[in-house]
Amino acid sequence: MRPIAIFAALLLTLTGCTQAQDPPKSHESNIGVQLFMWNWNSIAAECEFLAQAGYDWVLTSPPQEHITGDPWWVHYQPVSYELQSRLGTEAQFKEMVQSCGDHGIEIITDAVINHMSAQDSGVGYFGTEFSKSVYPGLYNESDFHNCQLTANNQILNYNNVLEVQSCELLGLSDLNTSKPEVIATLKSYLEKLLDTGVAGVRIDAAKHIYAPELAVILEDLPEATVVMHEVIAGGPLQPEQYTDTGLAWEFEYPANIKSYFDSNVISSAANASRWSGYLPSTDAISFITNHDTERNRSALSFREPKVFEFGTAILLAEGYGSPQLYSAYAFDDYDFAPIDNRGLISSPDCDSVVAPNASYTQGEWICQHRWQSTINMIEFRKQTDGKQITNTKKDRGIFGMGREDAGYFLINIGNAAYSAEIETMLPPGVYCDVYNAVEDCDSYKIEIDDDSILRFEIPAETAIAIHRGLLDQ
Ligand code: ARE
Ligand code: CA
Repeated sequence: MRPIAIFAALLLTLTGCTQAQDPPKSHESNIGVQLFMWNWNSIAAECEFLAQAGYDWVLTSPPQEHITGDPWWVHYQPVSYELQSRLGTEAQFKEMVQSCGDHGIEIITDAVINHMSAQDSGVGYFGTEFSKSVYPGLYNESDFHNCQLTANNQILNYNNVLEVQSCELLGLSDLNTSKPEVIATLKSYLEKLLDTGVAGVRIDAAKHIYAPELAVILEDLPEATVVMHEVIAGGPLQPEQYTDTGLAWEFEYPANIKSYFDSNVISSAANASRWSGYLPSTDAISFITNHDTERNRSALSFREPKVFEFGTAILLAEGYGSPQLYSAYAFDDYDFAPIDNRGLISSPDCDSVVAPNASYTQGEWICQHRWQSTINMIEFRKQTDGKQITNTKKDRGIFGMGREDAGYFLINIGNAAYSAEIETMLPPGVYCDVYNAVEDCDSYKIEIDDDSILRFEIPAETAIAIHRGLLDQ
């Protein structure tokens, strides 16, 4: 039996809790997970679990042929659009899309279309011979920007739009996305991806493509195609310039969440002003980290598992944007990729994971998406869909937040217990603390008094979450 079903069944028998109807799917409870560097067979095998846990979509790593080498980032240096990589073959990719689809899980795949490789020449993973500006059957020298704005053609000044969009990001040969032949080749690559049945694409380095040119590249895709733009706000380029053609990640969100844990002060999370300057919720993908931010330490990472678990819970509790969770592997070295003895990306084994470990060593798959508190918070998200943030509570290490009459979330990141007495909009009753109830609710009941007040002593470094789906009658 699936873990969540065991959990629900136990609750029903042991506490008599009632399960509410599934809420209708809408933007803010459309839950995704980035399975960074998960190979296609492993994603295919995980989709049954993901569906039962309430996930809706998976973001994969880039599927196209890449340069050879050990680091994870070889996947961001395309040499052809063959769907052949260390992550799996084209057949395996298609099988993954099909079998995940059978479970109702959509696949969003990473599309690297701003550039090709940075290597002078080489032979790709699938045997394609290339040089930095010649990729047989696809591109020749005239298809690349040659910006000549900097000494080595690389982007140096992020305040200069022309430089950001026509020079080379990290030395990667930059496609001339104004040229009809290049546009046609990119369109056919995107069509090929969609023909596999994926629901949509992440546009890698979208900010480095002039937005009107990107709009032309995307214009023939079927209307239902999900497009997600990677645009890290900086200088004159902002994600808002791209949201006519898709969603965009709000990078301020993970930076902001990290700042609370860095300072051990979370009270300002309750300020409404916090959201000013963020993308509108309906344009945003919210997240607490991705593969770049976990490496450059601008967001939370596997290094603080308990904090990562808290951050994920806040993300799911708040209702901003389409939440994208993150699940990947531990590393010491920036470049490290988990490779098996055939040179392929190794397969995660998450079967026994229900909670974070205290720490991880390089190469271990963390399986964050399997943590029971996270899965329970997905249910919190669905139960509170469309509800406003109400009844906030703040104090140095304390952040509490209601979602009208549907739920309440409270976190204490301080190092002392806190006696909470908080007005809520919740109907009186005995609720299950879903943040902490991993197996059953027995020791995790929280009462809301007749006056709708939550009176609870919350221990140091703990969160609690209650929602109307798990309420004793
Ligand atoms: C690797 C080596 C480099 C080497 C290069 C070429 O690490 O040292 O120069 O190869 O040989 C990924 C890795 C890179 C890797 C690259 C190519 O992260 O380490 O380089 O693959 O293999 C900017 C972009 C943003 C981009 C980040 C990384 O705007 O789009 O830089 N993110 C995406 C992906 C990355 C990926 C690429 C793009 C390239 O998510 O994983 O790179 O396909 C400010 C600016 C941002 C800037 C940010 C950089 O915030 O406002 O625009 O992001 O700084 O930290
Ligand atoms: Ca470019």
